[in-house]
Amino acid sequence: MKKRMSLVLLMVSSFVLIAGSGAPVGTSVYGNSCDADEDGYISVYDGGDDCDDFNPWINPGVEEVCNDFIDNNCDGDVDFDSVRQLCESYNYVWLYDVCLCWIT
Ligand SMILES: [Ca+2]
Ligand SMILES: [Ca+2]
Ligand SMILES: [Ca+2]
Repeated sequence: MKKRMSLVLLMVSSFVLIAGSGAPVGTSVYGNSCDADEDGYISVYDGGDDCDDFNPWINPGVEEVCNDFIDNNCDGDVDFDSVRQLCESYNYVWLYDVCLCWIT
């Protein structure tokens, strides 16, 4: 019974602590509403350029990762599409699987 009471008190005190934090509405508990993942880039929804403000590994400051089907660097291209287009503009062969241009 004492353990149960302690658990209930812990849950209530946690709720009061969170509810009474005084944080403005819309503010993430992880940071401010403009940079929820705290990667230094503001969410696109708040006028910034972080296309995934819940993932600190996705932002305009990182390099695109090949073949993960994610726009890692928030440039609108997934898996080096912009590099592919550059390759094709020089008449190189685009080797999608390895994300490399190959000179023909
Ligand atoms: Ca962010
Ligand atoms: Ca991010
Ligand atoms: Ca990209």
